[in-house]
Formats: sequence, C-alpha cells, structure tokens
Amino acid sequence: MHVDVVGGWQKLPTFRAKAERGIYLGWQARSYWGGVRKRVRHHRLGLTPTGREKRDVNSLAMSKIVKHRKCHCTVGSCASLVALALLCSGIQNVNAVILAWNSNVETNLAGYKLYYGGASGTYTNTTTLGLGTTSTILGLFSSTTYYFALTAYDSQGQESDFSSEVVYTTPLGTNPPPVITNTGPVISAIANQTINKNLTSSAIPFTVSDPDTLLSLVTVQASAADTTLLPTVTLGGSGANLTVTFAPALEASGSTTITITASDGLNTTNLTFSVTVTASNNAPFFRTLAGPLAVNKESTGFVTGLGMYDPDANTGTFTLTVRAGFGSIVLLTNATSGVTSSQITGNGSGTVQVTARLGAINNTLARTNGLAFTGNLNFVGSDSVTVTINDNGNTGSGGAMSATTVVPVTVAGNSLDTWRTQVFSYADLSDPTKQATVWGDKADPDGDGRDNLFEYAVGLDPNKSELNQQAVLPSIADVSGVKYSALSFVRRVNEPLLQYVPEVSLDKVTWSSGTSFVQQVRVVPLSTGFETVYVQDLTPVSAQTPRFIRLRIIKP
Ligand SMILES: [Ca+2]
Ligand SMILES: [Ca+2]
Ligand SMILES: [Ca+2]
Ligand SMILES: [Ca+2]
Repeated sequence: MHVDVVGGWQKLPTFRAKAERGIYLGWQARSYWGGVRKRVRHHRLGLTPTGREKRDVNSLAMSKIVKHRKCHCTVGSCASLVALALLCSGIQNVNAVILAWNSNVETNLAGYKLYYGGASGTYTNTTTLGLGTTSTILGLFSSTTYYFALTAYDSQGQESDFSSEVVYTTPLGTNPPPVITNTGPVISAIANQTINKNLTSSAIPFTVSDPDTLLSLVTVQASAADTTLLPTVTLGGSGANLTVTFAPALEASGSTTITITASDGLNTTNLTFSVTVTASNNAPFFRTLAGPLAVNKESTGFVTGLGMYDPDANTGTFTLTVRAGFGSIVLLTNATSGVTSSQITGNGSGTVQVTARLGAINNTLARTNGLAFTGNLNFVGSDSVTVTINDNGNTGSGGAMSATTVVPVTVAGNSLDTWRTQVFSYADLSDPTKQATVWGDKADPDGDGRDNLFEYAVGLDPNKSELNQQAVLPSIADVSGVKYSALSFVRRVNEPLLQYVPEVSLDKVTWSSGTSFVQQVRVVPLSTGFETVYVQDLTPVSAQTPRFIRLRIIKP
C-alpha cells in the first residue's frame, strides 16, 4: 500500500503503524526548471519487524532542495519510513538522481540493492549498496523515464521483496537553448552626388555584406525620395559588388536623396545619400569620332564617322566650324534633313562654318561624302581637320559650350613632291602663278641653267646657282691609246620617277642613246640616296671625228 503526497508532506494513515515490519520508500524530485514536486510512496519490505521509529525526512535527504521540507510524521506513523529523493539540480549537464531512504533497524540488516530500468517492473540495472541510505545514480538519459525499486538484504544474503516502484522522468537536456542572432546587412558608404541636368550618373560602386546571412538571401533596392526629379534609379552589379545609377528627368534640377535598402529578411539596413541636380548648360560632345584620313596630293578624301551630341540641345541652333591646315573643306549641301548652303559660310575654303540644328549637322556628317577634304596645291605631308561644335548656350545657365576633335590627315606625294616642299616655301608652292618661275619642273629660279627637275635628279640646289661641272662632268677616256668621250653624273638611287639617259652625237643635232652607243662603265655609291655613274661613248673620238656626250633627264 502507498500514499502519494504532492506539494507537501502529510501524515501517514494509521494503518502504517501496523506495518511495523516494513520499510517505506518515498522520493522528492525537483524538475529541472525549478518547480518542486514531491511524492512519497510506502511499501513494506519483508524484513523482521523492528518497531516504530521516528525519522525526519530532512535528515535523510541529500539535497538542499529538500531541506526546507519537514516531515510531520508521528512516531507511530513514520516508523520504518524511508525517503527516496530524486533530483537533478546541482550536477551540471548530467542527469542524475539521488536516492535516499530510511534505514531498517534489523540487527541482521546487511545492506540494500537498488534496481532500476526503463520500464515498470523491468530492472536492467542493479547496484548493491551497503548500509548507507543514499545513492546517487549518474549518467541517466535526458527526458527518459526511469523506474526504481529497492530491496534490503540480511547477513545471510536473504533479500527482501521489492519496495514499491518509484518513477522519475529526467528533464530535458541541460544544453542552453540556442540564441538566434541576426545582424542586418552592411552597405558601404556612398558620397553625396552632384550632377548636371539631363545627364545620367556613372555607375557608382558600393558593397553589401551581411555577417550572418547568405548574400543570395539579401535583397537590395534603391529609390529616390523625389521620383519626379529622379525617376530613374537603377541597381547593377552582382553579389557583394553593386552599383547604383541615376538619371534626372529631362531639364529637371533640384535636390533629393536616394536610399539604398538591404534586407536579410529579418533586419533592414538603409543607406542614404543626397543627389543635387544642377541647371547648367551641358557641353556638346563627340559621340563618335572619325578615323585618320589619308589622301593623295591635291586629291579629295572624306571625313566620316563624326557624330555629335548635346544633352540639352533641345531646339537650339549650333555652330559647326571645320578647319583644314593645308586643304579645303566642302560640306555636302543636299543631304536629306541636313544642312543647306544658305546655312554655310566659306564652303570650299580652309575654314567652313555652318549654323544649324544639331540634328541637321549630324545628318550631313553621317553621309559618306558629307565632309570633304581636298589637299592644297603641292601640299604633301601631315595635316589635320579640326572640327568644333558650339552649342551657342543651348541650353542652360553658364553660357556657350563647345567640343573639338582633330582628325589627322596624311597627304601623300612622290619623292619629287616631297623634295619641292623641302626646297620651296609653302607660300610659293600653293601659288599656282609661281609654277613657271619658282616651283615648276621647268622653272630655274636660281638661274644656273638647270631646271628644277634636273636639279632634283642630280642632287643640286634649285635655289643656288652652281657650277656647270658640278654633278655632271664630261671627260675624255683613254682606252689603250684610243680615246672616247666619257661622262660621270650623280644619280638618285632607285628613283622610279626619272630616267637618266646618256646620249652621244657627232653633230649635236642627232643624239643617240642606248647600249649600242653608250656603255655604263661603273657605278660608285656617293651619299645617302645618291650614286655616281660613269658612262663612255662606244665610238672613239679623234681630231677627224668629233664626238659629243650629254645627260638627258626624262620624267615620263
Ligand atoms: Ca543578417
Ligand atoms: Ca548644351
Ligand atoms: Ca636652276
Ligand atoms: Ca642650282
């Protein structure tokens, strides 16, 4: 028989007094979470009756937890009472139970045996104890129900019946509950921005990180406080490296803020920076450029690929100026929706200007023959076409803005053309009236009797009167006592423009050339680009048969 007591000890029933020969079990347990729960069970063990004893449960309990509890049993009712206390507190992270009971008083009592297991009446563990009245069982599983019973045995090894069973369920594990922590994403700083109207910002870089959330789970958004001023705010990039780009509304100006929001689902981080949109006139610029131009002397080439843009052109009138250093410029006047002749000044000169809408200017320049360059008379070498677009103040504060690009031009000529530019001034060369007197092949500006072509051919100076014998020297050769007319002359090495033709004659009327009449004796290198050629008449010369020899220069 037994009595359960919950919440306090109470007086046992009087029939306990008659169960003199029994020992009685009880336990006191405390849940892990701090609540106190007590239960007392009593069971008679089959030992020799020892009479009634007064036992204070407090004196038997091993835990402080039970010390404040006081047994109110009377001598008669508490005889042989055994308390069994179970508790887990005080032993961190280990499920344990402390059992305590009142001792038997039989003189032949030898000890106790403790039985326990995971099912009622099935005790898989046995511990033989001495005469002590407490036992601590360690290593119990958490949240597991255990069943305990006790026997007493005497000096002859005789063992009593089981006490009544006590049941105890160990509390949940002693691991501290996990603490969920989450830190919001971190957005790197972005400087305050200032931009002019009608412009789109660069892609402003920033980073997003999160110490405890995968970035793939972090959402990032951006928005402007004033969407009328900044209707376009765009995020770019990926992963941790993002960009934000914004564009104000057309012709809008003012100030607002952009807020970038990053959320990991639990926490949200905001980063705000200011955007100031100014109202200044934007400069035009060349959206596309022209490549270098290569033309032959005095011929025409076209500058193509130029495209201009102005963020705030609106309907304003722009001025395009095209200059060539050593050439003339012609703008096409009949391009569809292009500029017209009435809008152009100086067309065909070295400086051409057109005032028109930017769209018309672009339409003209978009044509493959929209902008023609023709090299000036006799010019060879490097030139450039300088193109300037001026928005005339369209549109905004701050006045006119312009942009300029320079297109390299190469004007190619032959070696004689190049020589002319080296020996005559550009002012003379570009003047067609000076062809006969200064720069033409037949001109002899230095008056030395040799025209420019001959001076070029033999390496003389066309601006300096030189001796007759210089560069071309006649002589008489003596070959084994036979005499021949001979000639040495300076020749340009590998000059495809010219033919050097030695000629012989007996009367200075009829001249003969070719290997049947004249033989080349030898060629001697002279200087860079020049060599000296020695030729000799094949017909002997004597007092009876005079011979003449000369050099003729031919430019086919
Ligand atoms: Ca987080
Ligand atoms: Ca502008
Ligand atoms: Ca001359
Ligand atoms: Ca000369």
